[in-house]
Amino acid sequence: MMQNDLFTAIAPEMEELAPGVFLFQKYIDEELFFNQAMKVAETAPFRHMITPGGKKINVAGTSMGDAGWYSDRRGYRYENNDPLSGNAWPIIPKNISKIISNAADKAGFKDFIADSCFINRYEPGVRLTAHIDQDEQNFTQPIVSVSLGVSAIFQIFGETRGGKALNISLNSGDLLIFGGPARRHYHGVKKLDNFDHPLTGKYRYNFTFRHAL
Ligand SMILES: O=C(O)CCC(=O)C(=O)O
Repeated sequence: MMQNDLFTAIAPEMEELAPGVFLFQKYIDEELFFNQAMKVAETAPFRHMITPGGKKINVAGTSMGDAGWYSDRRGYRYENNDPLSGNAWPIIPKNISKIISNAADKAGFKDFIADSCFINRYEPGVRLTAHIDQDEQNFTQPIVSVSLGVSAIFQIFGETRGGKALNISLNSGDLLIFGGPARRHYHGVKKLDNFDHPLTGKYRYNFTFRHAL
């Protein structure tokens, strides 16, 4: 097993980049996830939500699962139904849920079952400001994130927003887990470059699987 300052190789397909931060490169079937994002968007379209303070969120988003993350003037929260339509969010298909649970298991997070998945859609020039995911009930459960399309730099800070970040290049098909000490660390995504990807065009999609309820 090779070891250097930055990466510790644990299994051929997985690297622990920092305590609780695991990267699986080119791990998922990109078409499977892309087709799922398109399917979700047919009933729960991508939309720009607003923050409780009234600012437009530049990353467009939608959800699948038992609950979907939502933001508007009433605050950040999970909603059982899509407020746009009043209907339940599309389900997370079993084959996708299994891929996610298996990856979490490999990283040492046994019995992770995602009951919510937020799908982000980034366009060129859009970034996600540093934040902590803190609307979930149980912080011992990790976040499992899948990237599709145009590559981006994901940044993980510490318990405060500023300071030196761990910069992780996320490419199409990569799966990233952050749990344990990293679960409540600030993280964000740098401005998306203006590139074309054969599957997604100018867009980057990110699936954030969470155990929310
Ligand atoms: O797009 C990403 O890679 C991260 C998304 C994220 O941090 C979030 O949805 O909370």
